[in-house]
Amino acid sequence: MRIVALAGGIGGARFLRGLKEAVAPGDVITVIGNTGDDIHLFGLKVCPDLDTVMYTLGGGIHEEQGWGRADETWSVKEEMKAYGVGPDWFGLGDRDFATHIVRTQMISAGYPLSAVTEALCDRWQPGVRLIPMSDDRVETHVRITDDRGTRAVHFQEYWVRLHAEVAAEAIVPVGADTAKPAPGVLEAIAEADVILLPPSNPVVSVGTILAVPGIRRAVADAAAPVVGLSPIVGGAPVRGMADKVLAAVGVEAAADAVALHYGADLLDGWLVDTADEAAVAAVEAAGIRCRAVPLMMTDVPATAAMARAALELAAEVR
Ligand code: GDP
Ligand code: FO1
Ligand code: CA
Repeated sequence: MRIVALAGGIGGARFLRGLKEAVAPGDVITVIGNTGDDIHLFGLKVCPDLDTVMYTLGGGIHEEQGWGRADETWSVKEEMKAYGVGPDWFGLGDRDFATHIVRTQMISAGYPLSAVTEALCDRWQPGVRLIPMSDDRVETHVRITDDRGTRAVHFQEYWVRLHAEVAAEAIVPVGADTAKPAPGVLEAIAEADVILLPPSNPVVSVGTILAVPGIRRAVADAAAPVVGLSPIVGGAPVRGMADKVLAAVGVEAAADAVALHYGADLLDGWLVDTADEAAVAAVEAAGIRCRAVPLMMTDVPATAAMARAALELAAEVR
């Protein structure tokens, strides 16, 4: 079976770890990763969501934090601080820096991001084929109004430095309108037997991938059933501030509202948590098959059970 997943960072990566446990030997998982979170810092290209997937599936992730490397040290960060060179609000550790140096060096040499990602994965062996959504630069910006007026900030500045405490007025994936899907993306979607939307951020992770021209249409038109899992449980994101970016696109932080936001043209099936059993009827009324199952990724077995439920729902709607 060929499975395609559209993934963000922590939520996507943790789901994929369960999915790997749930599939049969010989099944192939292709992950289309969000690159709208990418940021250039200290002359280096950082791809947080691709790295989170690669490190999580490759065994290098800082487990509690969910991003960055295990056993990290911070000498470079301390030296930058001693020079008074910022930004200091984005934590790049020494081990992680090596990844960004390799990536930037290869990009400077002319390799597309998809080829660079493949090369980095040669080391990490994530057990999935990881493809960035696009080789073209896309950067999500957030419009805010604060004491400095109305302005756009990079998504990472909004999320990490400002902790999404100021209202997001608009989310703009800068560059997405002219970006092309990376080689292999549309082919993987067209040839898939199942397409999964993990419980990733529906706006700045999956939404950004779908904003690359051609990808949303390819998913909606694919022969394969499309099944998503809600990142919203009991009316709130399980982790992070997804409610802030959902508000910016006029969507309530509710399991059914997220399904309707994706739309019945895209989704064939949707899983909500058992806490959101009451949301099932509204999703089904919209023409999307819906089930309530436990959706808390407390450990790998629980996550694998979620993945199995998604694959079962896909088989049902096929
Ligand atoms: P990010 O790029 O690191 O923000 O990660 P993603 O976009 O892939 O996923 C973030 C989303 O994962 C958040 O909106 C969380 O609500 C969701 N999430 C995290 N842990 C869980 C979990 O255990 N269960 C569910 N259903 N969602 C989760
Ligand atoms: N998230 C944070 O909350 N603080 C950080 O300092 C931080 C650094 C960082 C460095 C590399 C990387 O790959 C990810 C990093 N993240 C950090 C996570 C990340 O950027 C965000 O959680 C996601 O992009 C949000 O979707
Ligand atoms: Ca992200």
